[in-house]
Amino acid sequence: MSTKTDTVAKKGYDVEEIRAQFPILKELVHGKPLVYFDNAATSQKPRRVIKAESAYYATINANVHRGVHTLSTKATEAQEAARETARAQINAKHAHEVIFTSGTTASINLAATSLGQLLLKKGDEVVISGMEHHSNIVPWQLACERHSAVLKVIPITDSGEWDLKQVPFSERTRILAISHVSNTLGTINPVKKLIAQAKKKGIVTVVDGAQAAPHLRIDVQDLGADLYAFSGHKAYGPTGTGVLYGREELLERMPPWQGGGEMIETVTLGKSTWAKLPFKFEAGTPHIAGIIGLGEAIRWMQDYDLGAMAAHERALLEYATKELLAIEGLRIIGTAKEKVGVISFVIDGVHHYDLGTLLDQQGIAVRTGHHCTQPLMDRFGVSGTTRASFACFNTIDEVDALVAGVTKGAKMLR
Ligand code: C6P
Repeated sequence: MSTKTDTVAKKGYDVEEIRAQFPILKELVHGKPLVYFDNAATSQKPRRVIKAESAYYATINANVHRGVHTLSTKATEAQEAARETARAQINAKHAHEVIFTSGTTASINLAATSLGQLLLKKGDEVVISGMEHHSNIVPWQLACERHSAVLKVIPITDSGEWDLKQVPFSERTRILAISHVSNTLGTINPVKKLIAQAKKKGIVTVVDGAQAAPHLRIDVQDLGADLYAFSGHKAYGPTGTGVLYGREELLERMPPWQGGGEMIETVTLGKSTWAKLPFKFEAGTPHIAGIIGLGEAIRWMQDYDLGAMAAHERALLEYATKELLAIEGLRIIGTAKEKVGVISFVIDGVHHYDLGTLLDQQGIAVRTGHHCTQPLMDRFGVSGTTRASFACFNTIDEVDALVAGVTKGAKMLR
């Protein structure tokens, strides 16, 4: 049910029409209507995406790029159509710059393994930031260990932004790996600006776009990113899908990270040569149904005005921030000026896990804990937070339910 505030905040944005497309939103949890505020962990899926994935299995299930038979041709065409859709969505120059992976984690592991081999020598440096998800920390730690390189970190300010006065670039910096949007704080980082600085120094740039893809217009050419990673499942697509965009010239130089079928041109028992892009980086049978679903999710998003979706989520963020801050003892972690719809908070005397459990009893799904950003938790001196993350289908009424739930929970638990 839309409220007056919904209508006012999002002129021309029909949240009820959008909600009707998400079957799961009709589910009850503990007998209460589901309020889903865990979109940063994984978003819900519109019916079109669910249908596209099951239609593949029901009508054209076959392996891709392998058979001359009709089903294989249809499956290949559907998968490659999804690649073109993803290309257009991020404004990559070529479809073969889009590599399908199982998600952001796999994309960054590919980048770190391959770039490490290509670029890192003893004493070289990789720069990340202090707000990275573990997926954009651990692969670089592993790469640094393998090549005796050093990991350097951009510090985070009290508001949850990069401290751009303390970017530790040096003559030994080879790689910059940074998130576009923080999953814990919601901060939208000035990636374009930092990429430009890195480029002047000949540093290769890798962007973790896991939390940007569902909310922002991404233009990899405008950003100037060498590599850009995102997951399908956080942007209304299926789990087990992701993309690594790479600039053609760099991808050509990067060695493959996994060996197997489809990534080769020739194999003899002595030596192998590699397939052309993007297949060099896509060993084995891909998640074909998922990739087709990912293409449909992107097309679904393209049918809407992403700017209107972002404005809707921004309205939810502003309203929720104001209402939550009225709760005694509640502190928001992450107060950057530029944010997506993510609110992390702590309440004096209340453990985030207990609050999350109480909210669940009321049908409200939030995430609690460190959100795979332990160094960031250390930076803010907390063990974890309660995090609400919004999507295009959430409403002001749901924010009211969250605020009422948190108010009640805080009273009970203190
Ligand atoms: N963050 C969250 O609740 P995968 O799991 O590979 O799809 O995405 C990993 C990942 C990488 N970078 C960022 C910024 C992320 O937010 C995530 C996933 C989820 O915040 C699950 S931990």
